[in-house]
Amino acid sequence: SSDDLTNAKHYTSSHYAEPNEELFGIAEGKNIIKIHLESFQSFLIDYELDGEEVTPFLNRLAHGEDDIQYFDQFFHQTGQGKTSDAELILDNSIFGLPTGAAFVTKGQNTFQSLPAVLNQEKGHTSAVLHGDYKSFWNRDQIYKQFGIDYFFDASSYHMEDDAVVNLGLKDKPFFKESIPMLESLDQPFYAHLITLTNHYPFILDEEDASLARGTTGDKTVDGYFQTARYLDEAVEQFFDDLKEAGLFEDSVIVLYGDHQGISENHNRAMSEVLDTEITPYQNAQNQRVPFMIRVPGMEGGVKHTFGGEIDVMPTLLHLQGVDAKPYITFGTDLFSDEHDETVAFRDGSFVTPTYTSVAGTMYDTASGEVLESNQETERLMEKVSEQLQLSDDVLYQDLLRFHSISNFEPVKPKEYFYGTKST
Ligand code: GP9
Ligand code: MN
Repeated sequence: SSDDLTNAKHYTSSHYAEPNEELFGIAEGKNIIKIHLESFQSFLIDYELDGEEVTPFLNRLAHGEDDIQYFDQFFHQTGQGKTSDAELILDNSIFGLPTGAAFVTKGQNTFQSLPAVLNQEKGHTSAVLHGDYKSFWNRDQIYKQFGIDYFFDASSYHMEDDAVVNLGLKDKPFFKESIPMLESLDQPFYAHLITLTNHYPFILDEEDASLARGTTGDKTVDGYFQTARYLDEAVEQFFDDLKEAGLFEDSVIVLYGDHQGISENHNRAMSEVLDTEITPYQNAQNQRVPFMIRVPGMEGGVKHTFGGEIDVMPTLLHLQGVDAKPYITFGTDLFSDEHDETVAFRDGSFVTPTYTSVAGTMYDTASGEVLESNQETERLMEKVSEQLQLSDDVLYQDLLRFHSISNFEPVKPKEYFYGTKST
């Protein structure tokens, strides 16, 4: 009902974090190139296998190369919708659903998504590029609700047998072929490139492997290192190609891991990899995924702010000089002094710089020591469940239908068509 919209609206506007004045609009009108690192978890950063770095290029970025800012206390917040939940959360600052995939079950809902807002406020053209077929995760339907202008799916790429592994096109040819597609877009653009090779079952052809497999004896975990190295090399090649194409210097570049790659079914091997027992506390810590951002005019380095996928949309809006306030965004700007460092997981667990809450047990985030609950932890638990509940109300009741914003025209899904566009 519209009362439920009022409740959600009340929550998000009182939870809203004012932009950092110096950064508001610093990237106004610039391209945004967002790179999805499939199944990539933060423990890979600086991890060495037999004395050899697994992801040397991403490690350099994590240490500030190319003016990258690396958020090392950043978490995924996805549920059963996996990749699609990550996409939903990043582009809408709304949570996925407690069960199922909102991309599939709520594909006809009204959204006020980042691509549409950027288009209307700053004239961005939007595109998603991905080496799988367009109907996977119901993308071809929901992208229209998001107002995504172009969708380059597998039918736009060369999908010969030897170019495909795991779920689709290998990351190196994917990025190579994506360059002319990016060049074809009107600027400024908001482009989202979704990788695939570092995906379960983490298989890689011999000729693509430049790192030995892991030695835990768990096939999944052992293969993960190899495909992560392949992804690392693919991203390095893409950075070089973007520079050569003149698309790097003046663009905002975002990289993020979408969700955990190694599930709890592999705890034995993971305890060997991380050299620690995988307790419920440790499992929560393992939900860290990298978030990296390069903003022209800002210096690189490591940021220890706690945050999650839900925070990306308000962060990007503020950098572009668009105030997030009128929009229903459940996260807050990572660069704001008022940013909320409580990171809610889909199951109601959460992490803050002080507390980690899993299934009702409270731990010290730094040490893992079990803590008594107190007024503060009670308040946090309530806040997290309220946040998730209100977000679910928005999706289940399709509440954005009723949410009008001055300066924002509802997206007209019928105006979008994703055929094969040749470049
Ligand atoms: C499929 C790909 C993988 O197109 O994005 O999705 P996932 O299995 O990680 O949800
Ligand atoms: Mn995924």
